[in-house]
Amino acid sequence: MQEIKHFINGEYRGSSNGRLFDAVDPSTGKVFAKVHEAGREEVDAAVKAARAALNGPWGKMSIAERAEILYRVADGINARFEEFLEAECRDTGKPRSLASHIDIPRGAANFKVFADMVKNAPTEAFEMPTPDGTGAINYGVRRPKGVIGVISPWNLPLLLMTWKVGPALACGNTVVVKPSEETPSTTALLGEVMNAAGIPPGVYNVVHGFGSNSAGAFLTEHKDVDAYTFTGETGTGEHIMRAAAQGVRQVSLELGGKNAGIVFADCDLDKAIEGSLRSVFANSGQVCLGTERLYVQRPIFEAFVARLKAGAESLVIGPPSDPKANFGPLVSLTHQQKVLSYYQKALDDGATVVTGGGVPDMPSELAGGAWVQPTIWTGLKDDSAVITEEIFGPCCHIRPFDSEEEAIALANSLPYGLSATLWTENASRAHRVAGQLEAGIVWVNSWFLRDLRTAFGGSKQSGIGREGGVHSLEFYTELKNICVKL
Ligand code: NAD
Ligand code: 6OD
Repeated sequence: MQEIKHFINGEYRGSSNGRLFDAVDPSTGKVFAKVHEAGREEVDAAVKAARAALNGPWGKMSIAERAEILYRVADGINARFEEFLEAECRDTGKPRSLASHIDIPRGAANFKVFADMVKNAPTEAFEMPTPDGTGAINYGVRRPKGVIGVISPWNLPLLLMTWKVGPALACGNTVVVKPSEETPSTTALLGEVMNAAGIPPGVYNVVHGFGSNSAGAFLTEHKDVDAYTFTGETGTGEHIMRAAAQGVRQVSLELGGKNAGIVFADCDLDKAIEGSLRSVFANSGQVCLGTERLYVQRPIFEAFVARLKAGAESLVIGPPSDPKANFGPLVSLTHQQKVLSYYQKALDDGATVVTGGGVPDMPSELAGGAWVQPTIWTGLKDDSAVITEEIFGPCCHIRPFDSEEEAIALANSLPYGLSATLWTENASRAHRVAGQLEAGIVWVNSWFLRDLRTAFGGSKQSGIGREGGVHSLEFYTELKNICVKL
């Protein structure tokens, strides 16, 4: 059986503790590979390699040279597109049509975009008077932050990992990546591309394993890591922040959400339905930016619910090998149980099940997979856990509202603030409401439309900090002021 190993100092190596865990195909529930679980020894070796590489050829390269190599990394991903696609779909079960349009192309783009960003980034300069009349000049220079610990989740594995590794490397740092235990493959495969592109050994390192008492915790407890960038659950973010406090290390946290979609009666209903179908059900609802609470203005409530139901029921459920499938399984049987517990909770709380609510009938070879039905509810009270807690599944609750003020209050009522979507053809209303929503990103008449130059991150318990564009440079570099007396 295939073994997935760590990538340390430019080489693949297994764990000295001999510990391996299963990689499971979520569409069948069958084990397809064994993954090496890092102990403190492998994590330490990876951090040491990353530290040493900072002082090697990588640390001496010009920005233009680094950018050239990162372009080759992007080209290398594209040259092996099919292998990345296959590996990502096998780990996650997601439809090929989705991964081939989003996950893999963005995996490559994250290197190119940030290479360009760093090449073109200005710094600041200030002239100042001095008492002796000669004056002084202050100017800023950006220096790499050092060794960055990157801890990533399973829902968009390559996209979210490279979203951090791309800018970190472009800024001259070195990284130790801990991908999710559910989805180790593409992060491991990227090591081959790094070597082929000419990334020096030790610049990109990967350790596999779990969170607590495993590779994740060993990495966040390691004293020689300078900063951590993390995407995952809010509770895990709190753990990482606590660990990073030792030694006053900086964190960038992209965390959970419970995102609202607001649909006004003056929307273009076709667009609102098409967009909401994507924001609720894409990647089987496992997108942090996805919508799990929809608020629809009363005059169009019934029509909206009926059309979203029809759309949900027309999704084609199937494994990545089915070219017609546009709706895959959840990432794991554990996650399936979590999502199904919310499906039960909705019933217990008196929801009307508009569609779904259970496990679809699948052919025998797929019966062991992590399948759940696309699900829509109405009729729940605002304080039901189904409405207040992140489920991270293909489901939403739809509630009617009457006024703009009511919709804004409902959307802002939770401690999360990652994203929101807004559907209206009234431009004044769009700006007015968008400005009042407590979220790091608000999409008007669209969803997941990404310009990588923009700030990305969550407010409230959905995160700390912003990445994207110059904001990534703020996190991945130290801005130093040099003051020269003339
Ligand atoms: P998770 O928090 O369970 O795991 C994320 C990563 O953290 C994994 O690699 C895991 O092994 C590691 N980890 C877990 N415990 C750890 C610990 N104590 N110390 C160090 N590392 C630890 O999240 P998940 O289930 O993989 O992903 C789903 C969650 O991620 C959802 O809450 C979703 O909203 C969130 N998410 C947020 C964004 C965003 O941009 N805000 C993007 C994608 C996913
Ligand atoms: O598009 C991105 O850069 C990004 N970070 C997306 C996050 C998606 C969450 O699941």
